[in-house]
Amino acid sequence: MQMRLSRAARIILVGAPGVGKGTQTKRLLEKFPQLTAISSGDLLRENVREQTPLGIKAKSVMRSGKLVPDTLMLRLIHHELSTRGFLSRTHSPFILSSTSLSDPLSATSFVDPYPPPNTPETPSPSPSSSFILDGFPRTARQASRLDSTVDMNLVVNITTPLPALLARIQSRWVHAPSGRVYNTTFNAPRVEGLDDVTGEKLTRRDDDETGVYLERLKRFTETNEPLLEHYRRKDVLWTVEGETSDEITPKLVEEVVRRFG
Ligand code: G5P
Ligand code: MG
Repeated sequence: MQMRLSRAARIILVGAPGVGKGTQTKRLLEKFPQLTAISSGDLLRENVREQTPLGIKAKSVMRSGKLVPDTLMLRLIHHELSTRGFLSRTHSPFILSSTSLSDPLSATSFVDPYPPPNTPETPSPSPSSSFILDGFPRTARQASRLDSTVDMNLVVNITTPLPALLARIQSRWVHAPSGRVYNTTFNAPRVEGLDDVTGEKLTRRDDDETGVYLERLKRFTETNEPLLEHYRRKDVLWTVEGETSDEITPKLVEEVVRRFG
């Protein structure tokens, strides 16, 4: 059953690679039609596929399991929030340059896409301006820059015992053009190896190779605690635990309803 929000929900999903951020995002979108989502990983992969200057730069970083530099991430997310109408100010110096949009890397003269912290943009209070950020921010620095642009009002820290996650990653298959995600043990495609909607071949994500996954996990353990601490201090952090996504979803839905329903 779909549900309505009566207050604007601006939600961040935080958690280890493979914990189910994408899975929960998809389920929340189905449950709450007023929500939309921005996935930093999906945005980056789209840029890599389209071989944009940003994608060309990000490709090798992602393939090595490292984090894409904060400056690039901030530009990318700010642009996405602006074009989707989630920021009230449309005349940010960051988004004035059309070349900077098609080539975020070229606009090196714009040192910082974010306005100073004392001039935050005011997000719309309308429940239809509700959105989820999946995978951004993931460093405390990204978080404090985001603060100066838009106030997020719920940060969900998803936790599942780490040993379970590698197996999930090893059985993940994706339909790259659409971003649809499958798993041979959890949500298998109707026909093995083929996308349910288009019938096209599924592939593996470049960074799901075990060595790269372990590197991603290492980055996560290095950056996650300062990120959580940042949001703990702002009193918007909420932690949900579970062995599986199915265990986590009802708790998450209940919390969203409690806060924004
Ligand atoms: P991403 O794309 O953000 P990660 O590493 O944070 O990548 P990932 O791998 O996308 O996260 P997830 O979204 O948390 O994982 O998990 P998921 O896709 O929903 O579930 C994983 C698999 O398990 C799926 O096959 C799913 O079907 C299955 N599954 C789900 N639940 C269960 C369950 O209960 N049981 C079982 N058996 N299976 C289940 O970032 C990628 C890269 O982009 C860059 C970095 O280089 C990063 O490494 N990047 C950034 N760099 C800097 N700053 C940022 N903010 C960046 N964001 C991205
Ligand atoms: Mg994901």
